[in-house]
Amino acid sequence: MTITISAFAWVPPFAQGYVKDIRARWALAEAGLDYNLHLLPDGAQDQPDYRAWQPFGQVPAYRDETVELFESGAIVLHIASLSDALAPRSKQEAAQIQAWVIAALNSVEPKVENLILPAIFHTGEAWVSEFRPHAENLLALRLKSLSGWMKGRDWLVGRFTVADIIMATVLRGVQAEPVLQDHPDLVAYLDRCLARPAFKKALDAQLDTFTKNAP
Ligand SMILES: N[C@@H](CCC(=O)N[C@@H](CS)C(=O)NCC(=O)O)C(=O)O
Repeated sequence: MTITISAFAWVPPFAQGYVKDIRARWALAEAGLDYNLHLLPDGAQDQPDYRAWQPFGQVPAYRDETVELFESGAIVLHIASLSDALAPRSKQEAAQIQAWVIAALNSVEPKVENLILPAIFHTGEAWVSEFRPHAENLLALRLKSLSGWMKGRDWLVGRFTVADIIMATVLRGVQAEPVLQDHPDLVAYLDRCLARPAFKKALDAQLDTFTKNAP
């Protein structure tokens, strides 16, 4: 099967290793599937042919011989369906995996981004430090709930699944923040996810792309 994912040819150092094509790369590495890269140089994300593939001009987008799609959550769910190791083993497991992929993206990621993006994209603006405690409180509530769910669990859904790929890449954004460090169980969960060889393979592959295409 020929699989292609989109990725930026290069991003500034602060984003390297964190661009969301890492989710697709990680799932593909777990599945043992090779892939080609459709690299986007500066400006290519606005080209009509790319917008026809990814309407928001973002990465990642994905295609194989059967389907073309976008959104990292949808992409990893599709990759799971191609893989013996990652495919859901029951309807209930499939439903739980979908629920946790969406929860990570919709209930947790916005609170993580609230906390980290203002400082990155609005450095030095007065409102950033005023907003920060509010953002921390909102994220703390979500992390407390997640920690409650993780009690007695190593993975979100019984065994490692693509839901853990999405949750780990979300939590990784606040890995060094006290709000996450307040939950040793979540720190241990994140460490468990990131210790997987497939994560390292995905990370190395993304960093390699940026090294090869450095301006
Ligand atoms: N909801 C999308 C978000 C993708 C996303 O935010 N991608 C970023 C890179 S990490 C991007 O392409 N940013 C450029 C832009 O938004 O124009 C997904 O999960 O696939």
